[in-house]
Amino acid sequence: MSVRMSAAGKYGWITDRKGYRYSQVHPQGMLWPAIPDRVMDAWYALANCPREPECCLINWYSEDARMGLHQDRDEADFDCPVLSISLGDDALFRMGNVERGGKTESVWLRSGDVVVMGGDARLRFHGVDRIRFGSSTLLSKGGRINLTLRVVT
Ligand SMILES: O=C(O)CCC(=O)C(=O)O
Ligand SMILES: [Mn+2]
Repeated sequence: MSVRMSAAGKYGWITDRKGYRYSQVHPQGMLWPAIPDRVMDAWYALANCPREPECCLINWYSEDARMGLHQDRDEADFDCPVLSISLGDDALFRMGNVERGGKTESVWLRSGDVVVMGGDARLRFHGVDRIRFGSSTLLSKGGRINLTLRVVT
């Protein structure tokens, strides 16, 4: 994984000597900022979930960043979807199966696109093969920001 990460909400995703995990505290000791209202509005409009998101992961992709195929399975309640918002440069998003291997399908995600990984798709392997650097003018230096809203507990 070559993206840079931050978070908003009650939980962020951190790594240290103990490994990767959700944490209510930033590695430098502060709490995470609130999830912006406009981002919460996307959840209310599209997630079809009675629970509130507890984490908004912020992934920043620079020119060569990618994210290997993985499952999002560190959350406790798989009835709640993961809602992903793409901002900035286009990204080649790949969706696979609940088991590793098999056929995958790819789609270019553009700025403003939202993917809801819920129901049968909640535990499918997925990742980002590459971005099309400079394809959007949203971020002055190029790159892509992906926000994922998650219920953690
Ligand atoms: O950047 C994306 O579109 C996917 C991000 C993702 O899968 C994750 O943060 O777990
Ligand atoms: Mn993921």
